[in-house]
Amino acid sequence: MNDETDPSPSKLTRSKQRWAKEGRFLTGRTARPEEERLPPGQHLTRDWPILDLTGTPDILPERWRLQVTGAVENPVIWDWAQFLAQPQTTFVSDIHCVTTWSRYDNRWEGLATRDLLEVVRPKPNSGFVVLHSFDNYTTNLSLEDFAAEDALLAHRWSDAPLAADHGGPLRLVVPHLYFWKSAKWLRKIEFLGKDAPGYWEVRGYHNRGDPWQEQRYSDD
Ligand SMILES: Nc1nc2c(c(=O)[nH]1)N[C@H]1C(S)=C(S)[C@@H](COP(=O)(O)O)O[C@H]1N2
Ligand SMILES: [Mo]
Repeated sequence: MNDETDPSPSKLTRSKQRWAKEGRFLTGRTARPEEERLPPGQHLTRDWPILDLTGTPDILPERWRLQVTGAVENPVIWDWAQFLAQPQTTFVSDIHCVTTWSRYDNRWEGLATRDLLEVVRPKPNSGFVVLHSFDNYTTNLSLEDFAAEDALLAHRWSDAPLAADHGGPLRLVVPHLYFWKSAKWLRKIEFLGKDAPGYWEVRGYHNRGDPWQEQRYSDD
């Protein structure tokens, strides 16, 4: 979704854009993840809030495809069985949402982004990634952030299939950045030579979103 296709932003979009302008939740403090597990301005929650723009899209399992495209040597389109045939990894990591809740010790299973990169092989000019979702949400990452050691395309959480409300059948998880970078209902992964800010990044959110640097909103 961009400004052209989104003429009447929802209430949620409007309040979050206002928070970005006002600098809501900012403490002005930074920290180091090695020293402080909970980033500045965050509080712990035990439940798992559901946050998205337009609700859970209907995704028919037999129609589901993941397309990996753009500046890669070996673009792929996988159906569900082909996706599950890829190497599977388990990571336990924390969630940090820009609206200030954090949730510790989430057990994710799926395809590590590093294993995906070995299959599709980004071209030398590829430095950025855009995630496209079934609800038309987009978000962008540098190739380096996408390739983080504990980032994965997750289809299981807590030893069960990832719930549809939380992005099932498949979502991205990039634990070291705010959770808006972790696209739910993943449909397409696009590799690019140039950065291309996504839905929230063009609406006042920070382009990178490091929670320990409190990169909630863009500086300009
Ligand atoms: N496809 C899609 N992914 C999305 C979103 C969305 O609206 N659509 N919202 C983002 C935001 S702002 C957050 S905080 C997390 C919330 O994930 P959760 O609902 O599983 O907690 O998903 C992110 N990924
Ligand atoms: Mo969010």
